[in-house]
Amino acid sequence: MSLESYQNELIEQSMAVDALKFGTFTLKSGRISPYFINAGLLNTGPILATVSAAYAATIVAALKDSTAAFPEFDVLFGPAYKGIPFAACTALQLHTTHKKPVGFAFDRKEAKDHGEGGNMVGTPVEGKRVVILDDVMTSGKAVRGAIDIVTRAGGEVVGVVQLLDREEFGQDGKSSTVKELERDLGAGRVRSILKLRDLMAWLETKGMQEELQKMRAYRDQYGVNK
Ligand code: OMP
Repeated sequence: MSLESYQNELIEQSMAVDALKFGTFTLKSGRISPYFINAGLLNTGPILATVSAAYAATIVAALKDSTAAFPEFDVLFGPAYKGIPFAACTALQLHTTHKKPVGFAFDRKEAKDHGEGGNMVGTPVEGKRVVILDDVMTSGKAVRGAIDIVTRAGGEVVGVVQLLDREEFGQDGKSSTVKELERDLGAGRVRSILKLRDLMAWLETKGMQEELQKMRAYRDQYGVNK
């Protein structure tokens, strides 16, 4: 299995700034993981360029994918806080590199009670086809929160794009988080730049056997695509 150059670049740059780490981490879901991505550390101009180019390439490939449809859309929604710069930079990349004009929007974590009010900022999502762009998906709780926000604001969520799909069980403990979400959104509607299997393929190429062993054990416990 070979990785796309933008995937390799993203992994290497994430390692270089400690945004991707191997060790022992407790996840929000309570699962104990041998690796963690902290997208908040992807915080320089050069890294944002790599990240947004990778999101844009993933979206454009999904739009061209004839095996499972990913629909055209109007707005990229980046959930507060970490999704905001990623959605903004990806909207810019889609315009500059792919000549694809889309709006971008995000939420405030605290509702404003004066001025324009409400908790949505950016391109209004009401009546629009919206793609959620976020960092990491494990059990799907965070992305479901984002879907709720957009739906309550009158937008139609037509897709989800993640930086990393950890390829784990969803909330029902049986199917993958992706399958659970696609049950509601439609097949092919949940995409990611990287998956657990890509990180494992990268570890393999680097000969990082100890980390790989721990990843295998973790995948046996919580993974769905073995
Ligand atoms: P779920 O809500 O279970 O899908 O977990 C996803 C969220 O967990 C992300 O939005 C992050 O806030 C956090 N997270 C990471 O940032 N990186 C990881 O590698 C794993 C998690 C996590 O806690 O599962």
